[in-house]
Amino acid sequence: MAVQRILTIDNAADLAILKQVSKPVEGVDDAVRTLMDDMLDTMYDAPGIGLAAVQIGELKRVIVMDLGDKPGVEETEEEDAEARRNPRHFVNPEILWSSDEMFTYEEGCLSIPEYFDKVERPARVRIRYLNYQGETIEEEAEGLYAVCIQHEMDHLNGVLFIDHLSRLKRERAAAKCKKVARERMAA
Ligand code: GNR
Ligand code: NI
Repeated sequence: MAVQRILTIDNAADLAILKQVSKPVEGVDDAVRTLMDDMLDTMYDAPGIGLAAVQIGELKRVIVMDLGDKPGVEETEEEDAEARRNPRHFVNPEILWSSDEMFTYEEGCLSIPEYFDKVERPARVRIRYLNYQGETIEEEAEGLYAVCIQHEMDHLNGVLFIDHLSRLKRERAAAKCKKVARERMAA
């Protein structure tokens, strides 16, 4: 277990890092696997459904995700969230194709606490990445999987979901995040 601090946009130093473009890794070695283990610990602790390495301050093109959709485990096993865990690992991910059809989903981000808004993105994307074993995987994502992988890949390029919104909404989100940070400080 190595839960790390998640960078948030209310902090100017954190924001400067979150705006940077992450670098590809050379390959999937033990150091990258340890990073992914720490990222999953951090993500489950938050809790969230995805996390990019930059969110814990590592400017590497590495993502973890868990949509709680483990195959063969009934969705009715409501109490046993751990039984439905399905951790996914993405190293040096690329988008090979995006659908013209779009999909709108209410997004949130662990780096922008307590602000949620609708973002429109391609409904389906074809992606290529290296998994935990370092194998090259090519597959098509749709639904929440497509939303999440695009949200996370934006992070690798220094883009936040609020960057897809109007300036007014972006400023509202930043103000909300600062307010939440102040309240957490006081608590
Ligand atoms: O936990 C998260 N939930 C979420 C909901 C809708 C769309 C995207 C996400 S990802 C987010 C975690 C996060 O900030 N990942 O970068
Ligand atoms: Ni995010």
